[in-house]
Amino acid sequence: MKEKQPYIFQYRGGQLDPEMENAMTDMCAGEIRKIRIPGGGDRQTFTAKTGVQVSANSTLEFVVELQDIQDSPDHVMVFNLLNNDKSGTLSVAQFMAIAAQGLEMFPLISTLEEMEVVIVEAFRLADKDGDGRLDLEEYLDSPLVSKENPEHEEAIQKRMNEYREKEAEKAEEAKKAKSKPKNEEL
Ligand SMILES: [Ca+2]
Repeated sequence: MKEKQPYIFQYRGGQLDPEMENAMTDMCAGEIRKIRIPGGGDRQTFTAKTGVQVSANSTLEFVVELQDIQDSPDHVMVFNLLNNDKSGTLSVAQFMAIAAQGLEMFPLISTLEEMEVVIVEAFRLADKDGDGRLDLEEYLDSPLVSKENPEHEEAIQKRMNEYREKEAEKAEEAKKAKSKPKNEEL
């Protein structure tokens, strides 16, 4: 990066090279750190962000200043980061691609499939004009951001319970099918 322009990112939001993120993990606001990333790792994120082609074997050296850390994300900024095709609306797939990289931030969700159930339901609740995507206004009112609609929270919880019950039933049936003696099927 030639110019010293601040780069805004969500920690573990999938916007930074994971090696860079690891190296920055315990930084404080105002801290300046020299970060050396040895060759052999992924260079695609770096190239995508900077337009600079580097070979996988080259060692990268950065001097990074962490200007500020914000606990509560600026949701408009997050929307703009998620909206990486600049269409002005978010799709479930777009949201999934980013959210999947931060699965550990969602303590009640244990699999990607469960995450998709939650996100699909949240989109359904928030998509007021029914085009299947969330524009900024819909996103800000959605249960992904706003906690102002307890009925949204309930609807998501209900949907999740239904999903888990169905999965448990499926697992139970699979178990039965497996334990059934072979001659019974003949
Ligand atoms: Ca919409």
